[in-house]
Order: sequence, then C-alpha cells, then structure tokens
Amino acid sequence: MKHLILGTAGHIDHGKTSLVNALTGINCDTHKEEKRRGITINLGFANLKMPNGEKVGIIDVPGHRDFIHTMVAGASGIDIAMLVVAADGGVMPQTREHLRIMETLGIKRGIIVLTRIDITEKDIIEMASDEISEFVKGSFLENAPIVRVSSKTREGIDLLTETITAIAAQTDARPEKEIFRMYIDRIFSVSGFGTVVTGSVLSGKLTEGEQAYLLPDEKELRIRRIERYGAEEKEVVAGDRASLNVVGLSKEDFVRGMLISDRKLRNSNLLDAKLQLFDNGRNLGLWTQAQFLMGTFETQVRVHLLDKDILHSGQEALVQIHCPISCTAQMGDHFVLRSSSNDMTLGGGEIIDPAPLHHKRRHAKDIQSVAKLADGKLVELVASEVRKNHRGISADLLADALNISIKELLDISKDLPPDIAQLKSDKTSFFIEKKEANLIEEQIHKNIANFHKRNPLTPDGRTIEELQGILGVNWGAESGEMLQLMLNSQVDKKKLKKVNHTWADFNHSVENVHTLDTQIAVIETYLKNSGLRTPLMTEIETLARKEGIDTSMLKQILKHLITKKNVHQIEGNYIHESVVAPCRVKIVAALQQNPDGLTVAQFRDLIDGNRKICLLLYSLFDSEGITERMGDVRVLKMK
Ligand SMILES: Nc1nc2c(ncn2[C@@H]2O[C@H](COP(=O)(O)OP(=O)(O)OP(=O)(O)O)[C@@H](O)[C@H]2O)c(=O)[nH]1
Ligand SMILES: [Mg+2]
Repeated sequence: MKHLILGTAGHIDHGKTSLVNALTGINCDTHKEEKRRGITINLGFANLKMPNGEKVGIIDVPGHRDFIHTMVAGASGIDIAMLVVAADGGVMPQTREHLRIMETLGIKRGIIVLTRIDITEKDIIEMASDEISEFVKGSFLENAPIVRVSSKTREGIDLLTETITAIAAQTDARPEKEIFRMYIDRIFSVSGFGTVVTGSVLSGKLTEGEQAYLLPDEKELRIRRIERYGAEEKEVVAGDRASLNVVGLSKEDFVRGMLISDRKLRNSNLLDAKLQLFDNGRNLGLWTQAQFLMGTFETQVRVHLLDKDILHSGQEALVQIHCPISCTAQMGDHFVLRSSSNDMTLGGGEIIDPAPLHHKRRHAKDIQSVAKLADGKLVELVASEVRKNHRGISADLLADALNISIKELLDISKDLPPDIAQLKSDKTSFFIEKKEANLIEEQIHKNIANFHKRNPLTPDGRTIEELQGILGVNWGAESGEMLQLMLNSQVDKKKLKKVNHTWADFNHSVENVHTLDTQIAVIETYLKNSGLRTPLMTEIETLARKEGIDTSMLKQILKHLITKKNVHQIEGNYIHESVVAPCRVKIVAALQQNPDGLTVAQFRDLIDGNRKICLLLYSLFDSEGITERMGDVRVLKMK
C-alpha cells in the first residue's frame, strides 16, 4: 500500500473545495467564517477511496491571497498537486503563485483540473485549456493530464478519480528516512481522550504507545492512539495524514510551527540554504528582511546573501538565514520566502545546513564549502559537520547535530572524503578530521615525552583522564573512548605502550635512565648509613637540597628506590633494606624460640635499636606476612 497525499491549489473561488466535495463527499469548509464568506480560510482534510481500494489523503487549501501561509503549510506535506482552474476564469494570480510555490516545495507530480464546465461555453473551455497548457510549460505540470469537470453536475468526476488513481500508481513513495517528523497543523481536545494533533507525516513512522517529542521544546509525549482517515491504526508512516492522541501535551503548550518527532532534533537560529527568486521583478540586496515559511513554521527572518552582493529576480544564490526563534530543519527541507509586507511570494529553496556556523565575513572558503553542500550530498554535510568539531565527534552526537539517524550516518560513512577519519569501536564510531587527529597524536607524544623527562624514574606515563584534560578532548561522555582508540592505535604502531593504567612512550625505560645515578646513590647511601636511627624527612630533604636535588626529584628518587625494593616506606619513614634484612633474620629466629611472642621492648633489646624503629619494623613485618600481633606481643604468623 502506498501512502500519498494530494493537495489542491489554485485561485480563489475556482472550485477547489467544491471539487474535493464532489470527489469524496466531504465538505472542507466547516468553519462559521468560511461559510459566511463563502471562501476557504483554514486547511481542509478529506480522503479519497480509489477504485483499487487504497486511500489517498487530500488537503484542501485556501486560494485567497491573504492565506498564502496556510497554503504553504498544507502544500508542504503533499506528494501530488491538483491545480484547479475555473474554465470561466482561466489563469489568475494565485494560479500562478500556487504553481510556483509547489514547484519550490519540490512537488514532482500533479493533475490539472478545469472546473465549472457546466457554466462555461465550449469554446471558452477550449481557450482555457490551451491557456493552461501554455502556462504550465517548463514546470513540473508540463505533461500533467488536464481533466474537465463540473462539481455541480459531476461530469468528469469519475474520470478524475481514475486519473488520480493512475497518477498515484506512478508516484513514488517518499524516500525512506528513519526519523519521524510531522508538523502539527491542527490541535484540539476531545472529551474523554485529551489532546489530539493532526498533520501530514513527512518522514519515518510512529507506533501506538511510542514516546515522541514536541519540537523545538523537546517536551516528552506518549502516543496513546493513532487514527488515519478516521480509522484507528497501530502506526502511521510518511505520506499519511495522521491524527495522534497524545499524552503530555495540552493546547497551551502548542505554538504554530511545532513538530512532533520520535527523536530530539537540533534547533538553530541560523540556516544555510539555496534560494531561488521567482521571476517577478523583485531583487534582493545583501541583507533582506523577509517572511520565512517552512511547513507550518513561519517567522520574519533576515536573509544574508553569501555568494552574491545582489540577487536578481529569477536567479539563485547561497544564503544564510537568520531566524529570531529556533528552527528545527533537516538538509533538503523546502521553504518559501515572502516579502515582509506579506503581499508577494519572492521565491524559495532548500535547506543545505540546518545548523551552520555564522558566516560573518563571507570568506571564500566558507562559501565554497556551502556550495559543495548545495549539491545536496549528505556525505558533504557530514564531512562539514566533522570539520566543525576539531576534537572529533561521536556518531551519536554527529547524527544528532545533523538531524539524521545513526543508520543513515553509518550507511554513508564509507563515502566520506579522504580528509575525514572514522575510528571504530565495538559500540560506536567516532569521526575526526585527519589533520586534527594527527595534531592530537603529536600533542600526545610531546606531552608524554615531557612527562618522562620530568619523571625519568617512573615507568609510568599519562593516564587517559590526564591526556583528555591536557588535549581538550572533552566533548561528551564518549570522548574518552575516542582517545582510547587513538591511543590503542599508537600502541599497535609501537609508538606507545601501556604501563599500569597509563600510556608511556614505547621506548621509555627506567633502566635506560642514568642521568640521575649520582643523586640516587647519594640518597641511598645516606639511608643505608642511617642504620637503626630512622632519619626524619626534613633531614633527608636538607641533604637533598645540599646535593642540588629539588623536592620533586627527591620524591622520584625515593619512589624509584621503593620500586626497586631497595628502600621501604613505612608510615612516612624511609628505611633501607640493608638495615631491615638482619633485623628480619633475628626476629624470625627469636620468635621460633619463643612461640609465646616478643614485646616491643624485647625486640628492642634483640636488635639494640630504639622504640620507634621497632614499631616501624613490626608494622613492616606484619604487612609482609611474617609476624602478627597477639595482644602486647608479636608472634610468627602461621602459614
Ligand atoms: N456551476 C458550478 N459552480 C461551481 C463549480 N465548482 C465550484 N462552483 C462554485 O464556485 C464557487 C467557489 O467554489 P469553491 O469550491 O468554494 O472555490 P474554492 O476554490 O474552494 O475557493 P477558495 O477556497 O476560497 O479559494 C462556489 O459558489 C461553488 O458553488 C462547478 O463545477 N460548477
Ligand atoms: Mg475552498
């Protein structure tokens, strides 16, 4: 089953609403004001059951020139255009304007309907038909069928239904995109149900019970019930008119232009776009105030020309659009631009970058990169986003930044330009510009080399947290993981090695360091010669200073001696193993003789030392698993 929406278009009073009524039996002009004035003001919704049993959604738009923004909102989600021209009226201003708008919105298929033939002379109908054929030349309706009907007598209505069926068969379903997006075009409360919103599903699908978001507010919603053409459904997909009963949204939360999506999408006040002006004599200067219409979203914007100083009527340019409010767009979204006074449609175009940098100075390089994106290649947009993130970006954040799904991103990642590197882990991927990755690697090596220079006696290098801080690779929860991948690859290349949770230079080795041999010897000899008189730290420091060893170097030397097991650090005291070893032998022998244990005083007598060293040694032997404490005495620890 195909999911398609057909939209009417055409000048006021040419018979659009009457035609929809004749086709479907549904009268779209339901509002009091519409009935009173005899014109359409709001969008109308209907559906047509085709002879093959499938349904096509119909949106009826107003023809009045004051309601062009409503027409744009309605036409934004349609697949097939039905341009309605009264045979007794011919091509009129909004026939022209609506056709241009639909072309701008990227609509590719359509039908032309000549109405009111029951009240029009035959030769006038012929003239109108010729006029319209001439008028649509060069547009997407050039080869569209022209069907003559009377909504009053129903002449031609069956033929029109058949024609719609045939066109629907030829129309491709919307390209599959994963993210669900739907502009809300109506919101109302239904007693017993709560809030209901309707719209044309632009992309993706939504299932009953699923979680969704109101954008740009990011309010969380739940989809309680889904209807499509008045019947309950489990899901809606792109090309459907959907009616969603949502939990978590009240009418007060709603502002025109809001979207429903199954994902939080990024907003921006800046948009890069390709703008085409209509050929109606209006030029644009470097900066122009204009009315911007996209889906149901509508705001005054400032348009900044990027690659031209003046944009002539009928011409195309790259522009940066400055919105006063956040806008949620995707690459390829279509928009319409009207004059600020809202009396004329100026043109329209396509979004290139939904969240660009501010191109303040119109640098040639920036414009070139926007121009590259203008070809509509997603892979270029991805590359450009990666280049904006000097320290790399995860697949998740990248997809979020571009309002695309991770699957879409990973599908095209193999086609990324050669300056972009992809680092893959089991769980995800990271993207970074190669020159930036090289820069980070260089910084890593430089930093680790410096660290070794300052800490020659430790085999350790830098921890990942330290490196992350130093390099500024700190853009999110996963940035450490990206750095880890970069470090692992350096390990594979034998440039780095992993030492005790740190990364060290591959060739770094304490054994190779002899620059401090003299200083080490001074400290070690001092500790050896101190014997049972445990030196105070201040005494060691004084000696070190005299020898030109600063505090940080002293710490390293002590750590080095401890690592080599030449020195013991016990409760802040440093005692050489040559002092400890004979005591160890003596106490083991004595305790073997005295299974009831020895007190500190007895130990003191045994080694002829002081109380302090005895306490320290007992504590050391306890930690070595030789002795254990039993009340006032130490005994041999039973193995
Ligand atoms: N005799 C005759 N009258 C028609 C036909 N179609 C429409 N009309 C009349 O033309 C007038 C305008 O018709 P609508 O269907 O409201 O026109 P519309 O294009 O929807 O107008 P807007 O929505 O305001 O732009 C109404 O009075 C209709 O009754 C037709 O085929 N034959
Ligand atoms: Mg109407």
